[in-house]
Amino acid sequence: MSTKLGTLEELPPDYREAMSRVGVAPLWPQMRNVLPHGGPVPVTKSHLWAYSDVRPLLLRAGELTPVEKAERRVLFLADPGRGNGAMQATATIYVGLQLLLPGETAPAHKHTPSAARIVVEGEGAYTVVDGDKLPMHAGDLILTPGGCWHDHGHAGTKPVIWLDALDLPLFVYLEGSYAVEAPLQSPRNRPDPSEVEYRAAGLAPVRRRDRAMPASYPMMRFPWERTEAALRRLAEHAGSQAVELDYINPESGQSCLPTMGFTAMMLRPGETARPPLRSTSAVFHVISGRGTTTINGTTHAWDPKDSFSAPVFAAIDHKATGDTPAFLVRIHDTPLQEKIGYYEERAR
Ligand code: 1HN
Repeated sequence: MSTKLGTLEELPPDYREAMSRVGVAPLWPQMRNVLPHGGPVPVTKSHLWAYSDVRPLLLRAGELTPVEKAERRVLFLADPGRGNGAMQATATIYVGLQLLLPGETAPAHKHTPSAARIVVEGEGAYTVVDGDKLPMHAGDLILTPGGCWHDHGHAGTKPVIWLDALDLPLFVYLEGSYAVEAPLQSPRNRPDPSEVEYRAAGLAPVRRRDRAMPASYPMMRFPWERTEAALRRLAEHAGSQAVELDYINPESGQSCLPTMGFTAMMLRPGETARPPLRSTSAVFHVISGRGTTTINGTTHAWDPKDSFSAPVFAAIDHKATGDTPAFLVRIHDTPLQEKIGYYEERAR
């Protein structure tokens, strides 16, 4: 079954030259690289980005580069498995930390990749998404689906930092990544749909025959306050089950974005979690609490606001080590893999 395949060197030089001249190449010397036996060989290397390391560099970017010169003032997390400067944390997931200073605005644009933000620190910033003004409080998850206009502003008094997650690497791979610019939006003078139409889980506005279908992305903001309360309540009744909630579209029940998925996890003090091996890669962001995560034998000790990555099929062991619960958001690409009929889990 596992015959050794021929190499390029075994082929006569004139034949190799003839192939290059007409723009073809033999598959067999490269077959095992693209189809390794038994499981994929990840390129992504797990890494922990300590907030205490990145934050001072980001604040310095605030002094060095005016927002007008940056459009988005971001330091992105570069996967060490892809070399310095790789604009991706895993194969499909881009993550960056963005700084907005009081009084600054970041101009409106829309683009083909989808984005979601997790607010890391500061108060008073907002994002306007397709005319809805979304306040940004610590831990909130805010969506900017592909094709939706978005600009950012900051009416507070201290720097605001948030994490951006985008399916940018996928769109770059598809040769489909581009943006369109526009002037700042004038937001509607009403609270966003998470505070009005989708105020309570399980309730959605009645659909009238004379009204349009619900929007594809009816709710763009998931306030952390409600997420944490839901996790704490679930933890009281989950027995030994992992306490993890999926961020979903409240109208369709599907993932909140087309390719990226987001879950909120809670680890009780001292609790360990050993998820199955998954065919999806992930970036974890610590909302609050302390702990350790061992990924393929390497242990990362994490503090609030840190982020760390896990390659596909990683063996992952989490442990909360503080005396309060730990809350993490897991960013992954399961929705994409399910859409292409691929997602796999393997028992450990
Ligand atoms: C983007 O549009 C934002 O709107 C942040 O805040 C990060 C990274 C790559 C491409 C577009 C934003 C981004 C981005």
